[in-house]
Amino acid sequence: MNAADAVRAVVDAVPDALFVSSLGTATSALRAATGDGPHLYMGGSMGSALAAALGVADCRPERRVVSIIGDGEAVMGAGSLWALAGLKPENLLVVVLADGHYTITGGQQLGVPGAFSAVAEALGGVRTETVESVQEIAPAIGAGPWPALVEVRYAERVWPGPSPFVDCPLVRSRFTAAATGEPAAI
Ligand SMILES: Cc1ncc(C[n+]2csc(CCOP(=O)(O)OP(=O)(O)O)c2C)c(N)n1
Repeated sequence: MNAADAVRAVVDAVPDALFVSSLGTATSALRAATGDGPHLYMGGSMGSALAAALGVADCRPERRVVSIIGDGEAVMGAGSLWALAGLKPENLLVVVLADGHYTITGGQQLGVPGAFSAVAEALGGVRTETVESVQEIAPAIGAGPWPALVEVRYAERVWPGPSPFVDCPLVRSRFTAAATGEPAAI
């Protein structure tokens, strides 16, 4: 499995969701899977994507929100897992793309256990799943209530294609429009 196929399966399973992706592979894969759709691509602020998604889920309780984050991102923003366990937003799904590497910066090894489902499980309040194939993704997402965290373990580190770098004002404008139903400012 590679990240592009995994993210495509997530988008297919929850096509109406508001998506928040972390920098690197997650953003590139989400741009590829949705034709650069109006999502919140956190193109540079490592460690902040799940925190941002928690805010979106809180502000838009009537919408499903999906946070797609890399494993390096998940380690850097690990405190947000505690916030997730405390807040338990019923409209939030977290997908951790776990390849054991900081791919975008040159493929350095993560160097710590990739125990994302295990940590979330230990914290409680969040349904957790671990998958290792594309076919398992939709069933894992739909298998029970949210909040849920799905750890997607993949080995094919193939770059999804589109740049992870984004035009921040444009991203913000398009995402705000998608989240509110109001016209985009730019
Ligand atoms: C605070 C901060 N530290 C370091 C970086 C540099 N950096 C950018 S992407 C990245 C690796 C991200 O790893 P991961 O979330 O696993 O995504 P992947 O590269 O595998 O797609 C790093 C270290 C950064 N952007 N911000």
